Amino acid sequence: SSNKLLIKGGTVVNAHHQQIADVYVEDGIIVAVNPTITVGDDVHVIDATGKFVMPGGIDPHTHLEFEFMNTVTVDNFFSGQAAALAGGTTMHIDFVIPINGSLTAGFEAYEKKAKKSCMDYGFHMAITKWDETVSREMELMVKEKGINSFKFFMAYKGALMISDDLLLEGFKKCKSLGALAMVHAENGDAVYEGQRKMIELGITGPEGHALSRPAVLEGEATARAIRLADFVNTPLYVVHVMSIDAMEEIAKARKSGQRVIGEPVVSGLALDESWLWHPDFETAAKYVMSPPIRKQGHDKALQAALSTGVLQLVGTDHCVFNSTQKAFGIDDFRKIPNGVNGIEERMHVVWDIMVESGQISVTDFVRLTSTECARIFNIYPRKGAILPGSDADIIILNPNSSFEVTAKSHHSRLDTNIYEGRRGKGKIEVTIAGGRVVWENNELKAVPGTGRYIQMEPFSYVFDGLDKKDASYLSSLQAPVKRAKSTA
Ligand code: DUC
Ligand code: ZN
Ligand code: ZN
Ligand code: ZN
Repeated sequence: SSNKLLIKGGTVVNAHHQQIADVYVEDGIIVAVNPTITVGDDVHVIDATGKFVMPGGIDPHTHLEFEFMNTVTVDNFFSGQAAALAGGTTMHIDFVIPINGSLTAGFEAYEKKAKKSCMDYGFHMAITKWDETVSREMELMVKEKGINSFKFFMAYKGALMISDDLLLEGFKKCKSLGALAMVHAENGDAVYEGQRKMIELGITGPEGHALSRPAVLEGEATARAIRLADFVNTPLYVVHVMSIDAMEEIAKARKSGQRVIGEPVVSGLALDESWLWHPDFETAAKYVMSPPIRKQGHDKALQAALSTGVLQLVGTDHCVFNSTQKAFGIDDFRKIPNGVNGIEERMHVVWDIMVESGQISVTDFVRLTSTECARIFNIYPRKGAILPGSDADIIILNPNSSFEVTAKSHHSRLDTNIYEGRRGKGKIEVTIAGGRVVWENNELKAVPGTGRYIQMEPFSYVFDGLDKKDASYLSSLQAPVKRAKSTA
């Protein structure tokens, strides 16, 4: 029957081990991983000889059905996830956006949007303003709604941006709840000034997007966020690390012992900003996202950082707008909706630029695209592993077959693709999500309503002080230095 599945003879790859083995699945759960498993006639058998059998990808950073910059992304929770499945990703973590500052209202809206899901998903929560109510709702989200991470925006002045004092409040709240603080790190005030300056100079095209918010502003905000997180002694997750500037701040902090996680996204690893200078507006506008895709050199440096452990996992920031929506900014780059595709291409492109290029092993590939995400967000080993008891989210990759990307045949509803024409070796031939074969023979069988919400539990920090390093300073506050009264 269809709820039993045997994957035979493949190389089973986990983040820390690989072996040739069979994988037996029953009712959506991996039951056994052994060199030889024999089964009855009622089991559907997939031959994986000569291929890699790996945990499905987990995309830690997406925006489906996101209302942003006066419009809404064209991929919703069904179309974006269907695209993901065709590209070997079996779970994603999206960002709940509060409604008028209400986390509860935002959560309920996303709960509704996600009802049509065809693969498992989790949520981060964006924090777009700060007050006592938000602080109380954060606790509710962690204790009752399965959220263990909150994103703060240091950019988007006048909209999502919050100031340093509130950022500190947010970081402290995260720490007290056992949740992970995340930041969009760009200096929002400087970006605003940079944009004004470009328009004043008459640079209204997509290249103005890159010129107005250079890497130095990403480096500054990343450094600031890192120091503020250090001050309250809480771990920090930096989303969409796009530049050497930001990456080096993360490297420095990690070297000094600070718990900072850096997430590059595929566009930043695989592309450079020259596209923003393309003479055709429609082509250039496809590549507008924030922080911007950087100059040549940043891409390779980010790849190297990923291969050496300075950065830990790969996301996409999949947030897609059609050409007609991108055209809102035809006379002013500030009105081009920010966002690029990637949820469907991530696994193939990362395989191509990291594994095929010889920079990482296949086990590393599994770690960077799946396992590390599961571990960071506390859902390992249910997700991110091919082990007995894990969810049967499995892909089969043929290293000798080829992939090719084109908007003509991709599964996203987007009418363009930033990886148009890209091809390479390594093709995901089969995707199994929750024990269902949803992608096989280039055929997609995504079923709305089959995806489940994956609750993410908070972390425990037993140490309850404000800051270990400042312990002597704190004890001096508890017992202030006694000084003789001046008699002068
Ligand atoms: N950057 C984007 O490009 N899109 C969505 C939000 C963000 O920070
Ligand atoms: Zn089959
Ligand atoms: Zn962001
Ligand atoms: Zn994002």
